[in-house]
Amino acid sequence: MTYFPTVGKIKFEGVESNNPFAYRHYNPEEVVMGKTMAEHMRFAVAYWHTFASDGAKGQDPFGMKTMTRPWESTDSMEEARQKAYANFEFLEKLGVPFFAFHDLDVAPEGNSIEEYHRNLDEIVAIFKSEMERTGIKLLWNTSNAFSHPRFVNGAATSPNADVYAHAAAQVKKGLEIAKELGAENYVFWGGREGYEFLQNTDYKLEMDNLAKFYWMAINYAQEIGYTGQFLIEPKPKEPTKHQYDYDTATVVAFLKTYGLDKHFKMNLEANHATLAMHTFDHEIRVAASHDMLGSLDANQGDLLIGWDTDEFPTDLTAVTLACYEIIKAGGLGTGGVNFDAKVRRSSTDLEDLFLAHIAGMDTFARGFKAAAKLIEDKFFEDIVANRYSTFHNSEIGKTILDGTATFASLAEYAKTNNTLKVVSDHLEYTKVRMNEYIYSQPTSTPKSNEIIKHLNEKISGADLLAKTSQEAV
Ligand code: XUL
Ligand code: CO
Repeated sequence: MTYFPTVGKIKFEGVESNNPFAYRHYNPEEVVMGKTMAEHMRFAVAYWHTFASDGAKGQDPFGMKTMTRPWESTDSMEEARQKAYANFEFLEKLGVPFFAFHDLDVAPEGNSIEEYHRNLDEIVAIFKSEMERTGIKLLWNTSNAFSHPRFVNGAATSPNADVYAHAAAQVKKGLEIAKELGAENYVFWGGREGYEFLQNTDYKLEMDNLAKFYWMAINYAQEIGYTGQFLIEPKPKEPTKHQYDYDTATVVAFLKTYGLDKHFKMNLEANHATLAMHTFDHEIRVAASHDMLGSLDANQGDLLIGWDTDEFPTDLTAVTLACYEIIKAGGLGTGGVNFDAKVRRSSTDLEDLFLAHIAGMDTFARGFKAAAKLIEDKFFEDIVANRYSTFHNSEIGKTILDGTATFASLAEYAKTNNTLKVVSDHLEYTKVRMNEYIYSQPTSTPKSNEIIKHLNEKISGADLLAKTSQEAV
């Protein structure tokens, strides 16, 4: 049985090719900065958006689904089996090495925990044999503890202890599956871990319970010998109006407060960053600065829409800057670039699933190579070194960095310092030269960073005090 009869194996054909079912920028074997593109990117397909939910088949609050897939069946277990096989055909044809899923994406819940576990076990066995046959691996699995009505007020932050226990049973099984399938990571996304109305909420109790839940997960993983990386996926809102895992900085503070920080890294999603009024690269930088960059949910939102649109990433500037941060952080480790993205409602053909993933992968490949070139040319590094040079090169700056400065020593210095300079960043110039790396090839020498240095020497460095006194006149 084939689920995608019209599409063959997707190969790299380069920018000269007009074949839509080919990679124009992603060449898995191309070596960039000492590793192949396949090793850098570690692409993954999100099972839910590609095979599972009606929302991923065009259903929205205003309309029915617009797509029908060949694996659909009125028998939910039969559909679960069909999806499992379709997943591996799709990944093999795309040449994507990883997939990711929620427990609820792969098997129906049935009427009891026992029935659910039986259903899951049957599909997990298919996954296992297909993984052995194809060499495809599991980037991460997770538990959907947010869709069922029992989780209306959360799972690990529910006001109801019975619900909390049910969620624990679910994550316990999820960890067993992670171990069975060798999942490289296990993800916690706090779907409804938040609140709607603060005054009927015991915030402190919910935070303490969440931390206890994570500790139980750590202990159980150790007990069964599951050694994958635990990840938390921040998101500020939707479905609850306020989610506890708001953004990376908030999650880091939570983990440190409860002594959990050595056990977790971040699974960062671009659209979640947008909802938190951050950029994707900001979230990656913050996580990396705490040594907590885990994995990426690659997608994009829409700046005009206030919800999670989960579009395939095609914004080359945003992706290049994200890749820049990945490289600076030393790579993704056990993580990967997982397309937590769905085709638009109007992309109704089955083949659009391929075209959308190719678009995302080509955008990342192109962005990664542009970022590598920016790094190779030290484009930003030189700018940063120049910008902070007073800390590294002046005596007073060194005392701040080595911690010997005091308010008294700084005040003494400031009083006698009449050489304070305002140095221009030449920000517009920096960005337009950066664009050359992203959209074409940097053309001219000297390199833009050298030009910026030159500009600084030539036209910048006006004396602030002199300027101010002139303006005052
Ligand atoms: C929801 C979301 C989830 C997580 C996994 O916004 O991103 O799909 O990635 O639960
Ligand atoms: Co996600």
